[in-house]
Amino acid sequence: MNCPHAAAHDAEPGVGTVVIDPMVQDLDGETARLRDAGTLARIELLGVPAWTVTRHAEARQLLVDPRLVKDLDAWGLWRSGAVTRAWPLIGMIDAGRSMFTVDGAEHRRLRTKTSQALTPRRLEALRPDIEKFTGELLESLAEQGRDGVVDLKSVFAQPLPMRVVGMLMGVDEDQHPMLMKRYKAFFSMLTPQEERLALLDELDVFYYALVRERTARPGDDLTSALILAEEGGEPLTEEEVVGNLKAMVAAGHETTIGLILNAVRALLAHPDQLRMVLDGSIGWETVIEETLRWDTPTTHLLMRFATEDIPVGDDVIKEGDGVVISYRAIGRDVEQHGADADAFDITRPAPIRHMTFGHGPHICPGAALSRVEAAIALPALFERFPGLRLAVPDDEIRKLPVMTQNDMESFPVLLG
Ligand code: STR
Repeated sequence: MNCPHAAAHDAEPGVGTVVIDPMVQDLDGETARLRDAGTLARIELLGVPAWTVTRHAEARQLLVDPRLVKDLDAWGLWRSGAVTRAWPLIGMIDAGRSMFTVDGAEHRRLRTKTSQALTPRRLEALRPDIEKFTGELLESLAEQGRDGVVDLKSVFAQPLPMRVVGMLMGVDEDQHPMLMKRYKAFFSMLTPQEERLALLDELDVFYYALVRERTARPGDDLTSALILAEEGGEPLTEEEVVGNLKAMVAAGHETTIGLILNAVRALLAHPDQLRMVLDGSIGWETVIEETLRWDTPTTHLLMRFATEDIPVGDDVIKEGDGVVISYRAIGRDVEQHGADADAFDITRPAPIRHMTFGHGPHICPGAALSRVEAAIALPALFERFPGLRLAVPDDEIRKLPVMTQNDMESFPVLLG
């Protein structure tokens, strides 16, 4: 294998190692192979070996285990220099100091303000704006789809979460296209690594400028609140505010695209279930939870590191090893969801206890926000376009070449 990171491991992938495909050509096949590889599976990410957790119950335990940390310096392959910033996935881990990269008491300090701003109660205030954005985007959809095929992703599912998180964090709308373009390149495995590192630097310049502007003239956005926040008397540093802002924008706009599009796709592929939703016998919340379980926006969450040996079943995660959480495999865990875990089925027994937003201290702080967005966007879309249908056969929908996220190239539809 022609692999710049061959140094990270001794030889070819060992028996039982699942090599994660950067081009995402067979996501369901890969998910099944991961599940078959066991509770703790050995994977290889562009030449770099790691463990991944493929089962709900064990992931739930490991996600509250203080022996697993986010600190990059706890990674043996990083300390030894086998993994460097030349590795295309390094940006998923080495993302600056923020609530995403820090644990323990410091993590609580970094996260409190954000999670308080995103409780279901506080989010009620955002509802009218989200409804307004949705209405406007449905208008452009109608316009652009008047004469035929229109891309539901670029015209609706992508700009909506961007506007919502942009409003929340105080990012001007004229910056949204720039951000969406850069994050698309950031996540794509087709982007040369030098380009990815350069665009991350450019994003940093943008975010630092934004934080300095809000420091000088605070607004009523969350970025300003983070700047002014005094948690336990200790305000966040500029670096920490930037880190949180980056994490919110990246996570808030990328993952929700998946939630919205995957729900639409699943319903269009299961017309009998779509009918039950449209006639009101099953609620949109159920569609949202089943989509989150069955077609997770995040395929693999990178990465945690073991600060000591952690036995799991017959395996031992060794001190210094990297651990990925494979949320897609976890959503398809038959122990948790039954023998038909691979089926999209909104009639399965409620509540659907999935773990797609994670668990433990790092559980997604934006979970409630993404649910509100989807609960507004999906019914509005089908109400406006009850004849909505795919413009190509479902199996022609292509995934983006992104290893960690589950995102489509485009989603061509006819509005009917
Ligand atoms: C992207 C690059 C960056 O500047 C900051 C972050 C931190 C938060 C990360 C984000 C990353 C990638 C997507 C993540 C998000 C948190 C939740 C989201 C991993 C590394 C998910 O996919 C769940």
